Amino acid sequence: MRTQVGIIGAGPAGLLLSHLLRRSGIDSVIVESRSRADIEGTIRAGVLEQWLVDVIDELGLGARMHAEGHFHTGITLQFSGERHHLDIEELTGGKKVTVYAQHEVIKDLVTARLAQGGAIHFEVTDVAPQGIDSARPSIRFRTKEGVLETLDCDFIAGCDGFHGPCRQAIPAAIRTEYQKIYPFGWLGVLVEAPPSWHELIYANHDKGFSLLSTRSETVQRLYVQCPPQDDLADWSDDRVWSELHERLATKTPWTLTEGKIFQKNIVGLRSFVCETMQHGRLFLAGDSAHIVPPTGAKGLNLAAADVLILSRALDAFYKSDTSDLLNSYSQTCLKRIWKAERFSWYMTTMLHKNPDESSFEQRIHLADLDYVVHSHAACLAIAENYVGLPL
Ligand code: RFL
Ligand code: PHB
Repeated sequence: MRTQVGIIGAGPAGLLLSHLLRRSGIDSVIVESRSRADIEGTIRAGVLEQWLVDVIDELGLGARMHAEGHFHTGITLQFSGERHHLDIEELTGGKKVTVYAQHEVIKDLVTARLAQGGAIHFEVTDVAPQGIDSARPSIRFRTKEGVLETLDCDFIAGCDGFHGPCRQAIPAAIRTEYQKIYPFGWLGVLVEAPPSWHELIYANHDKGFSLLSTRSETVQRLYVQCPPQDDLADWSDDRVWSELHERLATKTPWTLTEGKIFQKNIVGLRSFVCETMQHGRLFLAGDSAHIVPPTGAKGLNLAAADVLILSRALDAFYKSDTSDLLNSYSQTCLKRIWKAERFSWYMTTMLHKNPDESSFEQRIHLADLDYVVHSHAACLAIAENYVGLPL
């Protein structure tokens, strides 16, 4: 087997990269350890930055996103029982907040790629990037049927998420990892109910953070801050609703519409950056190189930004025979990644109740929130980061 770019992982990063490369006339093959049904059914992110919506449109893949996605003009910040609308659209000169679930993006990208005749090998095992120091790297893997294959390529894109093998393939001596683990997690639920509010609510409460998001006219996505080691069994539906009602309550009357909870999960929150993101002919993109806590809605968007930058560099390599953009890939990505790390850490710190912080720090976060909603400059800073810094 031979291709120009071998892609490990069919998450948002790997799939979008294969589409961007196709637009440039560059051949790629994806190997993915999970099944198609599994990647299309995993519930994760919800918010797309405006530039990503535009890229999906340019690729001709936006029809379902426009039909089924939700396009909000802003977000709501809630604290001390009061809500404040941040008019993102006005603050950013017309950019919207698009709510369209990650697994729906995945479905659209997979369907289109397969319809174009693109190669995606699902349910592979024993995946190993090889020869990354040489000009002839390859990916070794075992197919679903158990056949050992070698995919020869010019470049390998490590789009294999946080737990994949690609980051480890960069020698530890030239890799620096930065990490922060937060002492809290998010319990997320999917609920059969109509929307209770016209946009996302990020709520700071003495009992902990909560987030109200949406999926459709009939399905809502809600999160409550919880200890990261909590057991799902300790979170009965009644307890989830009771916490949500309390944390999202306002001084003025408002109703949170309940419904059947049909999915529940707990994730721990972490910040992580791996420097460098490239070694020889291996390029890391997305969660394989960095993680942000979800409070800034940045993870999927960062993964997409990496592969846009990588596709431009590969395009320059094949069309103009220059490696300059490839050589500066890591540096270009990391400049923007660190700013998204800062924003995600800032939103997380300001909005959560941290059991390790003093009451002084908790009051500082309330002062920060009060400043944000009453200062044009502070609102603008949140808005321009929330919609995504320029690429
Ligand atoms: P993914 O999505 O993890 O995909 C990696 C793929 O690689 C496969 N893989 C392998 N394949 C072959 N061989 C191996 N050895 C392999 N090992 C792994 C995996 O099966 C998988 O299919 O990484 P990618 O593409 O970098 O995408 C990153 C995003 O998925 C992630 O950052 C976001 O979901 C984060 N995130 C959010 N991001 C946003 O931009 N906006 C949001 O609103 C948002 N909300 C969230 C989030 C993440 C959350 N969780 C679950 C942590 C909300 C939550 C609750
Ligand atoms: C979601 O809808 O899942 C979502 C929205 C905003 C975030 C994180 C997750 O910041």
